[in-house]
Amino acid sequence: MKIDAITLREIRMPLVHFFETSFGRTYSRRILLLTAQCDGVDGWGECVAGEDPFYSNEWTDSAWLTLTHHLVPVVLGGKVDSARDCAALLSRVRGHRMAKAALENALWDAEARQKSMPLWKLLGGTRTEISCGVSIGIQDSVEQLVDKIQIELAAGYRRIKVKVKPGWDVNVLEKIRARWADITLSCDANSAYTLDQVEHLRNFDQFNLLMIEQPLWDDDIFYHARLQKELRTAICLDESIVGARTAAIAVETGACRIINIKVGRVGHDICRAQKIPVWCGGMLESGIGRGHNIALSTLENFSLPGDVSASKRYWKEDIIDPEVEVSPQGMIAIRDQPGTGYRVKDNLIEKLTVRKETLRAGA
Ligand code: OSB
Ligand code: MG
Repeated sequence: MKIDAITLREIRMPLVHFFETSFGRTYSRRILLLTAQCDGVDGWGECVAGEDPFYSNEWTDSAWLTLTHHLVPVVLGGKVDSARDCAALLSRVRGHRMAKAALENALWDAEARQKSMPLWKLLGGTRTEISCGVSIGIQDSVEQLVDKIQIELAAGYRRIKVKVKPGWDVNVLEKIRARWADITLSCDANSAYTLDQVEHLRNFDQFNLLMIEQPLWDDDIFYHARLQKELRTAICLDESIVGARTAAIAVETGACRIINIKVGRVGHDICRAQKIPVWCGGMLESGIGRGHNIALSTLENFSLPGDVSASKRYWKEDIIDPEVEVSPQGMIAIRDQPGTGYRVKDNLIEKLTVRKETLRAGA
C-alpha cells in the first residue's frame, strides 16, 4: 500500500446535549480527522483525543503536532505492506496512542476499501450485529438523569452506565435502583476516588452493578488490585490500560475483572487469552470513529455491550451516511460494504472544517 498523501482536518461539532464526567463538561467537540490517500483510495480515521488533556495526556492539538511532525512522515511515500504493520513503524514515538491510532485506523479503512472488504472482516470479527449500551453523563439534577435513563431504556439499550464522582454516586445509584431494580447498570468514575475512600466505595456493592469503571488514578494498576480485593463489584479498567502489556499485568494482578478497550489503545489479544470479558468504549466520536468502534466490536471477545450508540444521541447531523442506528432490541447491524461501511459526507465535513493540512510524499 503506497501512501501518497495524508490530510488532517479539525472539525467543530456541537453535541446535542452536554456530556459531563468527573473531570469536566463538554458542549462541543473539536475532532481531528485524518484521510490517507493510498493508490487512489481514501481511508478515514478519527483521533479520539479530547479538547483538553483531562481524560488522558493527549488532546486535539498535541495529536495534530505529533501527527504532522513525527508520525505522518514515517509512513508517507513508503510502502506499508499492511495496516497491521503500522503500529511497529510508529513505535519509535513513545506514547501518543490516540494520535497513532488515528493514522493506523485510516490505513485499516484504506486497506479494507482497496481489498473491497468490510473492515470488520479484515480485523477478524465474527459478529453480524453488536449489542449496545449508553454512557450517561452527570446531569444538573437526579430527576434529569432518571428521565434520560427512561428514554434510553425505551430506545432499547441493553446497559446503562452512569458517570459518578464524590457527591454524585451512592445517592444517585439509590434512586436508579429504587426505580429499576433489575436493569444492567454500571458506573464510571474516571479516576475520581482514592484508596482512602474504600469504605465509601464499599457502599457501591449493594447496587448489583455490572462493574465500576476506573475508580482510582488513571495511571494506576497496583492500588486497583488492592481495591478489587475489598469489593464484590467487578472493577473495569479504562484509562490505566495503555497496551497489551498493561492489560496482562492488570489481569495477572487481579486489578480488574473486565477491560474497556478503546481504539486509542490495544490489549484485546491478551484479554482473549485470559478469557476476560472486554467491551468497546466510546469517546464521543463522530460517525468516522463510531464506524471503527463498530468494526472492533465484532471481535469475538467483545462480549459485553459497549458504549457504542446511535449517531443521533450526539449529533444533529452526523458526517456519515447512513448514520449509526440502533434497533429497538438495542443492536447495531453490521454493514457489509467495504471499509467501515459508511459513506463519508465530504461536503458537510468541508463545512465543519476549521483547519486543514495536507502532507504529500516527496514534498
Ligand atoms: O471514560 O468512557 C469514558 C467520554 C469521554 C471521555 C471518557 C469517557 C467517555 C464516555 C463516553 O464514557 C462514551 C460515549 O462515547 O458515549
Ligand atoms: Mg471510562
